[in-house]
Amino acid sequence: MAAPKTRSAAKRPTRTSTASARASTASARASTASAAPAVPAWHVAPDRTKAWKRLTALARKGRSMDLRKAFAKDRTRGTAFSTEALGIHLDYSKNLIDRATMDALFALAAECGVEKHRKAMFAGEAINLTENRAVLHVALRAPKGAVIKVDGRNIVPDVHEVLGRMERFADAVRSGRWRGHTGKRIRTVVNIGIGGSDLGPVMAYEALKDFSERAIECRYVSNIDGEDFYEKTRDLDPAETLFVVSSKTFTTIETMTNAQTARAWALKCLKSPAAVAKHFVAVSTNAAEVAKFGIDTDNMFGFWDWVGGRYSMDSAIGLSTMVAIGPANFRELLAGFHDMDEHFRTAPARRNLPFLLALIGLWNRDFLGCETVAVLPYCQYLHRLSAYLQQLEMESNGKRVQLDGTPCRWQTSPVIWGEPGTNGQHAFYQMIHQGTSPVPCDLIAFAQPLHAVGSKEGGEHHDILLANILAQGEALAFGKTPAEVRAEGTPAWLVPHRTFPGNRPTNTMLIERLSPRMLGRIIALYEHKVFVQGSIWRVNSFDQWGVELGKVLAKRIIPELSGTAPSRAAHDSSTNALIARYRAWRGR
Ligand code: G6Q
Repeated sequence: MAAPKTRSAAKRPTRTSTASARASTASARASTASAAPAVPAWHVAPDRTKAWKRLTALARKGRSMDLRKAFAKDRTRGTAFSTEALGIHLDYSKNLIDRATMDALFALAAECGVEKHRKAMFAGEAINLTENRAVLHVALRAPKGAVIKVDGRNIVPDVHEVLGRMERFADAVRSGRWRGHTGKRIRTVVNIGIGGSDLGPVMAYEALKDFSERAIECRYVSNIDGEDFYEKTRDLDPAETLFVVSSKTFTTIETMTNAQTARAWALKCLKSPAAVAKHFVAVSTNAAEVAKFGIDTDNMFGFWDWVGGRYSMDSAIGLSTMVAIGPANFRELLAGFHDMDEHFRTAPARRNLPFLLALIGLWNRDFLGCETVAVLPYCQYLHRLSAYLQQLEMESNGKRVQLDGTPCRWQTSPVIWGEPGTNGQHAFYQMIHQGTSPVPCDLIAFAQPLHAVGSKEGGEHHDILLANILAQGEALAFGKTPAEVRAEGTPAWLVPHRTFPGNRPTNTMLIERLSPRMLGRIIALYEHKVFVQGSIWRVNSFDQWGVELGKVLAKRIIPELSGTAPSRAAHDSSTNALIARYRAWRGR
């Protein structure tokens, strides 16, 4: 196999100042090299390892494992399969695993070179092979004095220069020093962005609402569906509204269309084009397009092509988050990310939270055949966490070819989904308890409430909430046998309906308290979980070619729908008929 890629192959990061932020015209750029990039020799395919074979043999036992018996046999199981770091207590004992399984999973990670891959990422090597890019979201939260070099250049000062500019801007908006065109204070910040330029900021805004400046509201417009823009702006005064146009490329059709609509909406009221400078700022890597849009590049906050969209919520893409929670809290958020980076980089695999989550997930996916994972935070503030993780995991590892382009002979990303508890219990948990497909769950809860609502007599809300998450873990693992159901006097015909099979895998994460720092730790935990899994699956977790085709086809169809081009009936019979129906109903 070819030799590992050397650091010199990594793209140089661009300078951070807005003036020098490099233009990028495509949302995803292929390496221009005509030859396929070399995959490091240590990056072996998982099914070529001894551990994979061992795990395949163990899977038979795993599939028929009885958690009641396992817990009865080993009284220490609960603590033996638990670990704690950075205020996060992870209990993975209610999975269909035993010591032999865990040994084999750790051996798999070792044989697949995960630690070498991790080292390559932290060293700034171009591990995003198909785009020939370094993957350095860890540099976004590196402390000021740290040194992370790409091609011999330390990029940490660049990161802190942008952070400094963001802080001055956020302070000015929060304090009221930044005024709108007519002299009014900014009351609403509207972030316009989509995908990686939206999901992280929305999730963080909702998660950290309790830490936010309530006098300024943040709203998020992402969808090309005009109803999104309409609903988010219908009650706003343009004179008090600031738009943050967030787009790495500044070419994304949804974001640019919404941004043009926003400019027209604002200028209709504010009249003068000079108002744009006071009501629009940009977060992008593309200074040329930002200037073309009419935003002064002094009001642009840059980032770099070594930050993937779905890994960018702690870059300038988090500008709305910083305005909401303030620079000090944003620094705490970054410190939390960095805490987890360090834990991931240095903790032994057996006590390493991202390794553990990744390996358990891989066991469930590849050896027990689970096709989906439910992320169930028992915390209303985290109600957008599952949507955020859906992109992080599915866009990163939803791949069918290996780094060298050959097909994966194993399963990769499961479907990620979920809603906060206890709401989900009254909706879809039925299927998780008694359906035909097992759904491993990540149950997440915080020990300390941010607001201890409710009297002791009536039961404090938080105790009831926590009792529910623990009860669900118990019920899913241990179920209810037919004998137990019968013993309750249930008529025989009803027994099968009231029986719970149990042995449904869960991870429980009991976390000290939600804070900006803790949110950073949680998100970095999942980022690195994705890294470990992608590394073992031998896919590129940092590209997203799968989103390209639909974009190209949509561009071709737009003029056919709008009537600016004749309907050429050039598609398949299904698409042709749908276009014709649309045009007829729109009177075109
Ligand atoms: C994320 C993806 C994708 C991207 C959006 C928005 O990893 O690349 O979700 O973030 O397509 O792209 P722009 O920020 O360039 O508008």
